[in-house]
Amino acid sequence: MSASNDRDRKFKVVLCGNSGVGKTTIFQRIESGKVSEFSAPTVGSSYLNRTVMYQNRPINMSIWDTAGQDQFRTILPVYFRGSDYVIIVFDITSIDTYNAIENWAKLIKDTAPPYVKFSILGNKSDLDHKRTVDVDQVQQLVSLIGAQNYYEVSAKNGDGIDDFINYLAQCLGEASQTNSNPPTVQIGASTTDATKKSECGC
Ligand SMILES: Nc1nc2c(ncn2[C@@H]2O[C@H](COP(=O)(O)OP(=O)(O)OP(=O)(O)O)[C@@H](O)[C@H]2O)c(=O)[nH]1
Ligand SMILES: [Mg+2]
Repeated sequence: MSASNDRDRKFKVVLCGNSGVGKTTIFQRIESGKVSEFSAPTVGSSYLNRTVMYQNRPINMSIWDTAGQDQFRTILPVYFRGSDYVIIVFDITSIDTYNAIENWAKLIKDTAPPYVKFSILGNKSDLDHKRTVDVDQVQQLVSLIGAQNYYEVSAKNGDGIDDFINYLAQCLGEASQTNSNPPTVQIGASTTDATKKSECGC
């Protein structure tokens, strides 16, 4: 792939996870830095474009929000199609959403492209006092299911979101230097700097 094609490449990133874990709130936080007080369950999907610089190279991403309710589960493979990275979100205060991660990983492995990478994102870190899932527990699951990493964020107050987006850009940037995932089209909008972190575990 030529350098100019590589710069124009767009990576498809998909958020998935049980209903209520906060996917749409994370999406809003990434999109505008603000979140709504109340959020209705998602029906359908939406996406945003984001470009993050990694090693002086733009990493263009389209980030997709999906519906977590059971009745939409059969549609998910449509969104996984052509994806480069999937983020499995769970709620650190809800063991049920943690227990569902293996099923999400299976769905990704069964229906997403073979080169896809995925990681686990624990949301609602502002509710640490109500935590029902330990970090160690999730780290073990990361190894078990072959996820890239585990991050915790709070979509509500924004903690960890920028770090996670920068990690994602690093992961995609490094992967694109070492393999030949098929390119997709268009270039994104806003730009942040991902050059701070060096080890992504990809
Ligand atoms: N305390 C806290 N609440 C949050 C956080 N993120 C989301 N919420 C709340 O969790 C509820 C569900 O959030 P959504 O973003 O709609 O969840 P979702 O995963 O998009 O749900 P579906 O669209 O049904 O799949 C809402 O009341 C949010 O305000 C967070 O980081 N902390
Ligand atoms: Mg939603």
